[in-house]
Amino acid sequence: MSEIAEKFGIKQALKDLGLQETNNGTSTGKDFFSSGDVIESYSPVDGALIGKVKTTTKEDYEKVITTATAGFKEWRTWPAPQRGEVVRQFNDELRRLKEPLGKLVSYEMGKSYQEGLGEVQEMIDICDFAVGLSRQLHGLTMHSERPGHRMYEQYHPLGVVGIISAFNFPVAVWSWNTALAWVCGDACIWKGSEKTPLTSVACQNIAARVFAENNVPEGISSLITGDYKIGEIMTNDKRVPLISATGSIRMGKIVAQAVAARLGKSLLELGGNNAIIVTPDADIKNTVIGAVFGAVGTCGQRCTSTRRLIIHESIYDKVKDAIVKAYKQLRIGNPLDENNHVGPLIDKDAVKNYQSALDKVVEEGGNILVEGGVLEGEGYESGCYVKPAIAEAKNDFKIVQHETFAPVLYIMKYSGDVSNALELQNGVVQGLSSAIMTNNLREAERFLSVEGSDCGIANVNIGTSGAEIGGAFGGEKETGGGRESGSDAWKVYMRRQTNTINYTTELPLAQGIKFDL
Ligand code: UN1
Repeated sequence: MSEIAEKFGIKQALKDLGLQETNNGTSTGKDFFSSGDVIESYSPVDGALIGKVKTTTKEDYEKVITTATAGFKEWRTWPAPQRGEVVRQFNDELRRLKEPLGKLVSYEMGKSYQEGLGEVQEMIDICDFAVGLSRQLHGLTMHSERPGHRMYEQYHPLGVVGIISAFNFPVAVWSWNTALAWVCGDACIWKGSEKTPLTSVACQNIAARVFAENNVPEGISSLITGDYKIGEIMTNDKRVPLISATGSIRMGKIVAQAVAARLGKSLLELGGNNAIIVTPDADIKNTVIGAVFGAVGTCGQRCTSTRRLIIHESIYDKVKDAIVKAYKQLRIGNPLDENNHVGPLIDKDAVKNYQSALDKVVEEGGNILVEGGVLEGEGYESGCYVKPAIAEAKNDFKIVQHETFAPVLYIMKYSGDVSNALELQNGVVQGLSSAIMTNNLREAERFLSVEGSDCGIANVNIGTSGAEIGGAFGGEKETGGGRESGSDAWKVYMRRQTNTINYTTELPLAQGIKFDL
């Protein structure tokens, strides 16, 4: 254990979460096994080894899918509120283990402890939501055109759901999918990120314990571990009717094509290129808080992170100066230490991408306003700490069009009407989150109108990140079109059936067709 790990109670957190030095990364619930290579998980906080996880082989996967498929056949017959009761108990455990899990998320992924706790809170919230939902899952009834007929629709569980999640939200995204899928009556197989394998095992440990206590069939919460190759096996498997994948646009295109080729369903939550429009009527103080948290929170590694600020020329200098000033106050360092605002990037590859984005913006003619750079020396030994940077740039720069998962903020000017700002905001291939800062009702409503933001999320007077679980989460265009979490996102985890019942002694045909024998 490293000094930081000792000081911030990581050893105890690992113990509370049932983690060993080496863990099996394959599980069908009670049963944990794994015969693949070992992944070593190093913390980006201090570069220390946290623990090891054994990966899933093709044979291991076969055991998982067979068990999940068999388990589903029983699970689907449980009344949904009983499934909700299991999720409620799982949630009790999340509440009990919020601190150790939040701490592990922070130490293994590098986000601040506050944000680690926030992520576990999202899990708790979605479980609460799912428990209520377990007494609903309702379809519509409609009137039949035929006398003595009744028509309605009902939702049945779909089957085995494959979940592929990313390192940046290593636990919440899993729970957005599983909490809903479980109450819907599905079995879930989770491939977490190979960059955060210990948090995946920790979550599986919690689910496994609660599920075993409730005699939930084996396989309903399953885990597989490894790189894209094991994900590919699951994506191509026709025994998995739905693949929910969160990650890069590049990965999403591969997954979407593989799933579509077998006519499966996919739920994609891919990259964003989120902008805040700042109009002449904006509250500057709130704009600064929203923009800075959006750009540097999670070290710029949220898919909802603020990448672009589109500022009206009349207040451009004022907003620019206020944001540059705020960046000077940022404390970068150990994310477990609550005095710091910004932790490390996930790994050295991410640092390279960050550096290359800064080089490219200069090459394309951008103007650096807040200098970036990799931090060295005491406290920065992992080599993953970078300075959040700001560049003045044009929207059509290649690098601005591209999502860089790092704290690099591009700022640009617009003139005239808010429609000019909207053109810039919508002028990217991604369509996840967007925001406008304004106290002008007309501008706000135009931003929300059919001619306004083309994103899945459009906020007024808050930033682009930090969505609540109650709304459907996801985006348009190359963000993939999927919706997870709240509202009616649950429907994707179920199959809809339209039922027409004839309670007469006749057999009248629809559309008035006569067919007499
Ligand atoms: C993600 O980055 O993949 O809206 C999810 C937010 C968080 C979730 C982000 N609730 O910023």
